[in-house]
Amino acid sequence: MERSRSVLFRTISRFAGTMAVVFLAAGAASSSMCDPGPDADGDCVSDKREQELIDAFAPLLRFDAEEQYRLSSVPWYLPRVGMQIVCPSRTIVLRQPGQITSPSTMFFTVTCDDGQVHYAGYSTDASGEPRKPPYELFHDRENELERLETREGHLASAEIYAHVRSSPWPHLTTYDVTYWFFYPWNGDVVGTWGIDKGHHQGDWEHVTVRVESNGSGGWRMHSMFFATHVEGYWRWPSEVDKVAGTERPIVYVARKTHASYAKPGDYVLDPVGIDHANPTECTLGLAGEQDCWDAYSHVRNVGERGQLTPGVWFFEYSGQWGPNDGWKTESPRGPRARGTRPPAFIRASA
Ligand SMILES: [Ca+2]
Ligand SMILES: [Ca+2]
Ligand SMILES: [Ca+2]
Repeated sequence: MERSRSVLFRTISRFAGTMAVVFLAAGAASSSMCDPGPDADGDCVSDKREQELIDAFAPLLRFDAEEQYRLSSVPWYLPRVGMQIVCPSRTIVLRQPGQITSPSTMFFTVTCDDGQVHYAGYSTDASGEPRKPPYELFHDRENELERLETREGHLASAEIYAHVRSSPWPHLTTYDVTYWFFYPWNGDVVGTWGIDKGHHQGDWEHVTVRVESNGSGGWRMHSMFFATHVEGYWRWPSEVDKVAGTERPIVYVARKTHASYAKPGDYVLDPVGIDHANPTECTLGLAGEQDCWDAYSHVRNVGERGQLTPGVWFFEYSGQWGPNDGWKTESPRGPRARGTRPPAFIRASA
């Protein structure tokens, strides 16, 4: 049964994968298929249902026992970074730390010294897709202590970001709930040849829970996608640890790299190195707890492209979330610039 279900799912999902849309694609369902009730982001999934799903599958993060760099909210991070643009002849600082406080301070036009005009913060090509930009955020503050504090993140005010939409699975009551995690700093991995590498600022990670009706008015996990360094992998619900008495998944976060795993352990990233995801016990609710973090009630629904939820304007930022650092690393671009339909269901080992 498990096997035949897997084969069928794989076949259909491969087809669906070819129709995948990038992050925040506006809802395309016909109005006759839309949920009744308010739908602020216009994707035919009602506000009520989006929130219900976000709460039902909000993950619990468990950090490696030796983790140094934890997550933060983006509003905590932005006042601690500036923005610069890499023009052909030099890099120009556009904003100092503390100056990105509103959409108008992040999105504006700037002219490089070669006369080219760029849209700092956000630019698209003719098809509306984000262009690879020449600008980037940075948090190289002059005060070293402040710089190191930023890298550690801030769990006490942390939040994560959810994107809910109908899944490509051809089933009327199936949804994809993607949770985005933001970490100010991705630390070095100890490489196979003893070379530490991979650090960068602004580390975005994500998981996607595919949800189906449980047949009695509620929801259950159909499958779950864990993003890792290269691509990621799917797991069945029986292969995912959950918070007791709930459908909420536990995500094991790899030390410094923050790749997401369904089970604790060491994962070889040959030739890059090894991911360690070995948490100690966590005691939820304990003041100052650093080994785990419960996302429940700390998730913001970001909405859809063109209909973002008020207050998450920074999701339009399509540049790099940190500066490049020579051969060692390239800071990633954020959710706005990346497709987050998980790849077609392929059952692979992690
Ligand atoms: Ca909606
Ligand atoms: Ca939505
Ligand atoms: Ca990472």
